[in-house]
Amino acid sequence: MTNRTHLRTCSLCEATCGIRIEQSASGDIVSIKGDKSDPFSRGYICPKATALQDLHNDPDRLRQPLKKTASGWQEISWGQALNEAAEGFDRIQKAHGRNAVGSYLGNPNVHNYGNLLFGPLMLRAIGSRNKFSATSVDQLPHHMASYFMFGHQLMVPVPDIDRTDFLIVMGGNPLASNGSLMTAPDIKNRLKSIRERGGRILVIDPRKTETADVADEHWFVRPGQDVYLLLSLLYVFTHELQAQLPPLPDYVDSQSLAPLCVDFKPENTAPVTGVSADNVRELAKRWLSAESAVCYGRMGVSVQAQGALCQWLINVLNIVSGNFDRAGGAMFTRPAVDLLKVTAAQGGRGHYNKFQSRVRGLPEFGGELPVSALAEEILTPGEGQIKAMLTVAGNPLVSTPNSGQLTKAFESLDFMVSVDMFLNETSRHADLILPPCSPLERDHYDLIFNVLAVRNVAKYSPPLYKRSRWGKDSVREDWQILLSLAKKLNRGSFGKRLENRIMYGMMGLLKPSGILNTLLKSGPYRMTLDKLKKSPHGIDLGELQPCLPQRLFHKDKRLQLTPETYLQALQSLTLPQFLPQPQADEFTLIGRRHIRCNNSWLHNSQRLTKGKSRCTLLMNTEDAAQRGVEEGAQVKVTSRVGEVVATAELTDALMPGVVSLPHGWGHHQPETRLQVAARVAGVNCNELTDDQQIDTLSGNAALNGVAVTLALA
Ligand SMILES: Nc1nc2c(c(=O)[nH]1)N[C@H]1C(S)=C(S)[C@@H](COP(=O)(O)OP(=O)(O)OC[C@H]3O[C@@H](n4cnc5c(=O)[nH]c(N)nc54)[C@H](O)[C@@H]3O)O[C@H]1N2
Ligand SMILES: Nc1nc2c(c(=O)[nH]1)N[C@H]1C(S)=C(S)[C@@H](COP(=O)(O)OP(=O)(O)OC[C@H]3O[C@@H](n4cnc5c(=O)[nH]c(N)nc54)[C@H](O)[C@@H]3O)O[C@H]1N2
Ligand code: SF4
Ligand SMILES: [Mo]
Repeated sequence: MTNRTHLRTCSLCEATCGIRIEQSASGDIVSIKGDKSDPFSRGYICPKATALQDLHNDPDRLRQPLKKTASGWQEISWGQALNEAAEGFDRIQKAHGRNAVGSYLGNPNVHNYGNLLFGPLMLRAIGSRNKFSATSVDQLPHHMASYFMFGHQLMVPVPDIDRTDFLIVMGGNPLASNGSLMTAPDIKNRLKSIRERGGRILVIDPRKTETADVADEHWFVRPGQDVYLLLSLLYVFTHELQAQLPPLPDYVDSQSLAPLCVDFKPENTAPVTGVSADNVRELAKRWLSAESAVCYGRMGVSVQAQGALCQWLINVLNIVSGNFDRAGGAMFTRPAVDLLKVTAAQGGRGHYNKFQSRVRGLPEFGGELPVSALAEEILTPGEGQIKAMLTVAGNPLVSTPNSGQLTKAFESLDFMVSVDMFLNETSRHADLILPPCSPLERDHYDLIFNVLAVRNVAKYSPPLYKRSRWGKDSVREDWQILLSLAKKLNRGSFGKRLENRIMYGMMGLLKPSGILNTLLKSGPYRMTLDKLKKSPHGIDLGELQPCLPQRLFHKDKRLQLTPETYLQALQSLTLPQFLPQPQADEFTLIGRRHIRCNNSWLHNSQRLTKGKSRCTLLMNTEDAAQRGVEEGAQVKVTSRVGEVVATAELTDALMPGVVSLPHGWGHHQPETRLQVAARVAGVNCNELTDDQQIDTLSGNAALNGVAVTLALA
């Protein structure tokens, strides 16, 4: 008997690498390697790809629904689990109203096209306003800028790194994260190519990161102060280099820009950003003289106090400098499934501040509330209080701010259901855990990441294991779980219920793959699923093409460069000279990622966690010397909301006054079933991040730039 080769896309991060899985005749995985014939990833994979095997075989991964009982967790049948889940939500909503059930969708939902297609059905069936997701600890400022400027929340510009001559990276570390809102597998070689063709890369980050190490230049910036740097660049563009600015494209509507940034002369901003006025001017000049240039701003500049203004300003600078919708600048994709058109037709272009969170009055975006408001919505009594939660593929108790408070909130819930493959920090609070199959047991298509990719590509992956290997009543796909919940929660008038039943029935019969086929056929390439199946390495659909103004989603096909919402926020921005001085013993906490982590949930893979602990407190060497902190010392880190004790790791790569902890750790609760993760536990940095510290415009959490004090433990 010979081995079989299975080709698919790795679904763990946004890079969408092609992998080759070698499988023995008995079905065991022999190896996972990069697929050299994948036209997009060209053989590249990172160490996490092999974790797909660990995940699949992980004895701690749940294979059967779990119910919390007085005598511990009990395995129950799917029928019972789904009935009890629906009955629980129904009971709470009958007693306290629709909004009493809250939901939280985590990051892996966007890596799972079944969830993307069936999740909305389930949320509609619940019918609560209290919807939350990982978006508001991540990329909400990007969606907001896209909605206001281009008319669709998903119309996110992608840096055309394969053709640019000058890449400016702010607050992103693609060498660790493999890129985000920029699907670009094999990022290291893609960046290398920029330099090989004579281009340049500048990284602006409070840490000299792995990405900075392969760039031409790196500048420190003080966490959370990027908005001032961006405004000072706009100042130089519009007050000093205006003669060199190309005319704005004629589809752009804009207020006069020079008055907007008049207070942000580089000399005024340098003291707060740490970037000298000379450097600002030099960057502005280089930017305008480059053949093509693009600024790419990610997590570090969206998950901070001025995230919304930052992402808007980055778009503004890319547009004003003449680097928008052209090769080497910021561009848009033409994906085989035109998710923008499909969602626009269903009212999904986005909306802002149509309603507000009950307690703090934070704005909704696209029908979701900021997750920073979740704890108070559970803990504050009154009409509309959340009494029950549904989490799907999310670990908010580790991933969202002020975990201490959120843990208390979850402890107070009357009922909770988690759709998750692990009994972890979040699902341990659930009454029922409904575990989906492993990624290798389902088919895969990247509905989202093809919209965000640096090339137009399409690839379909069939399941490796067609059927669960753990018996008939075992794991199901997420979409089946979500659809079953929707069916059971179907309520309303007889007519409405019937209409829903027919829709559920049809979608269930089609399955995600049938819906995908329809979407492909109606897409710009009139693709079919069959055609994709015949190209198991994936199909290259070419480089990004200019598409404006036709592609804009504002009815008048105009691009709004200066939406009123942003101008108002700009007016209330504290001028740099009036910013409070940091306290003498205060440090600023930022996050970081490691190539062998994936948010909070791959630490149960032995091969990804072995070796030295990575959950350390990075600290600048000089700062440490001044405070008597030695390498390996135990340091107590305290913020307004919590404290943790972490091991110090000293480095010159961190800006003075800044400390860094990675997120996703802190696996120390005894009730979880994460044997490997518990051994490497680490600390949860979100016990320090503050639910009250948000980007006021978008409501996104400001997880970077948290004021902390340090003491030897
Ligand atoms: N301090 C700090 N905090 C951060 C960040 C930071 O940089 N710093 N980053 C933020 C960002 S960008 C994000 S996206 C969030 C992530 O926040 P979350 O999405 O809440 O957290 P994850 O760690 O991704 O948890 C994913 C959960 O989904 C489960 N899971 C994995 N795959 C599947 C699946 O296919 N189906 C189902 N049903 N479950 C699945 C896992 O077991 C895990 O419980 O964290 C945020 N938190
Ligand atoms: N290996 C791995 N890959 C991942 C993930 C993972 O957990 N592990 N998570 C995935 C997810 S959900 C996401 S959203 C992406 C995120 O992808 P990236 O945005 O690339 O995420 P990070 O690596 O956290 O990079 C953020 C950078 O911002 C810097 N930074 C912090 N504060 C500031 C600031 O105030 N200003 C500036 N200019 N920079 C700042 C940090 O030092 C860090 O280098 O990664 C994805 N890929
Ligand atoms: S970079 Fe790693 S985790 Fe991300 S898709 Fe590629 S192999 Fe998977
Ligand atoms: Mo994320």
